[in-house]
Amino acid sequence: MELNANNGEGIDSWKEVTLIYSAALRQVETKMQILNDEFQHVHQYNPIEHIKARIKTPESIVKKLKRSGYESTIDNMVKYVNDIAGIRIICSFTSDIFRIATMIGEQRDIKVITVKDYITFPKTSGYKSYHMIVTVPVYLSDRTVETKVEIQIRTVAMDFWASLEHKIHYKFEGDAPEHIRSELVECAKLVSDLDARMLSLNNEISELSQVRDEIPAADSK
Ligand code: 0O2
Repeated sequence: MELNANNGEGIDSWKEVTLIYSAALRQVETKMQILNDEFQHVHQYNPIEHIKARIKTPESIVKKLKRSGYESTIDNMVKYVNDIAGIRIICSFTSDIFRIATMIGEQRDIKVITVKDYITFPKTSGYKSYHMIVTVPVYLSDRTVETKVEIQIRTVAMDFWASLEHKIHYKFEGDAPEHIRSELVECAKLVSDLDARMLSLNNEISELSQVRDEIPAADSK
């Protein structure tokens, strides 16, 4: 990979890319854990089931650059690859997705660059997920680097679907047989239905427990 530090951030080697993007990833992960802990403290409920974080492999980055017609340089990586640092937040319910996205948007040092709402507008494949490209400041000894992180937020059920679809996509190099693609679309509908029913069940349980908590206990008189 050609080394060429003209990306405005002074990032000039793969080692430095790894250092800076790993730092950004850790920051976002910690922020999410803090939000989750605070939510548990205030509402006695965890919106986040679990978090997965990864740095994209150099092979994957080169492939992505090639696909978009860019040369494999450090410069182009920093400028054009938005998901070198990627974090996936898995939650229980669809409502949690928007709650988390709002909380992220309200963090003072996080700048939201783009949002792709594949929850409200799923892809024709059936893919559902909420994507945000954000930047966080990484403080180095001599400068601050605003570093891009891709955040994907989805439910457990959506994640299950996306993992299998991703495997199939790679296995058939993006050209899966028609019956498999339509079966995946059917499964995506089942996933949406399951998410909606689980959310409605959870809302009903919450309302019932609220009513129960409001009834004074018989022995308190
Ligand atoms: P990989 O192999 O997972 O890394 P951008 O990253 O914004 O420059 P794009 O594709 O316009 O490029 O962004 P988008 O639509 O937000 O997708 C980003 C990532 O979401 C993809 O990364 C996938 O991981 C995931 N994704 C998007 N569409 C689908 C889909 O239909 N099925 C599944 N399973 N995952 C999807 P990469 O780099 O394209 O792929």
